[in-house]
Amino acid sequence: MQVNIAKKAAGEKAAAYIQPGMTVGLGTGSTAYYTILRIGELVRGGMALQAVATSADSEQLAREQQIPLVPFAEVQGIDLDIDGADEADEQLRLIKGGGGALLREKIIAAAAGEMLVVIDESKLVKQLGRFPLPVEVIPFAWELTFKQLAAIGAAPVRREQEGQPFITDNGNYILDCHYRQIRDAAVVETQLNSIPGVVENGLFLHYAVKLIIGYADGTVKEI
Ligand code: ABF
Repeated sequence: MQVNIAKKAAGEKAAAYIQPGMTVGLGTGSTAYYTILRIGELVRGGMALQAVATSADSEQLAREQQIPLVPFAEVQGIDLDIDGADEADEQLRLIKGGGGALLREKIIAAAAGEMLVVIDESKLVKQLGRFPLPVEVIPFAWELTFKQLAAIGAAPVRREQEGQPFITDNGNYILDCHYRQIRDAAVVETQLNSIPGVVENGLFLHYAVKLIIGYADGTVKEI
């Protein structure tokens, strides 16, 4: 795999915030990938820590890296969650779920004491919404949920993979909502959460405490 310098810089920088003994949330995606590799180095170098994964993919990568994993149900608390994002603004609000793992990502972000977000410079936006907002819905009567999303102007499109509906780790569908611009994210979040059949949406408005932004020259900026 070709190394992405910006993602690598951000992903590795975040791992520097990990202290021995922490329980760490492992994010999903190509930026969190570099964080997980760096955590693997820390573990093999003797640092004691344990981790919870936000997706089956991250869990597998963590196993390959010999990172001790604990089931979420057995965890007392998560000290630090490090995850990627599809879009972020300067108020640290996020769109996540491009990889389809938004539900577990949000459960872990909500359970974590702190969430660090690792992105490359292309993800930082003035206004959220250019990236289609992923909404996870249960397959039962999904057509009705789809219509209700369309009625609030969400412009949903069911995500497909190789001609079949994309299925999340939780057995659900994703409807990608093409808002183009989300002017009032709090209102959109409330609207989405009031539709039966919506399991979760990709707006993460109150979780991130820091954005770690990587640039193509290998430098990093933190907000
Ligand atoms: C996950 O991976 C997501 O919520 C987001 O969809 C994606 C981040 O993308 P990238 O691969 O660019 O880091 O964190």
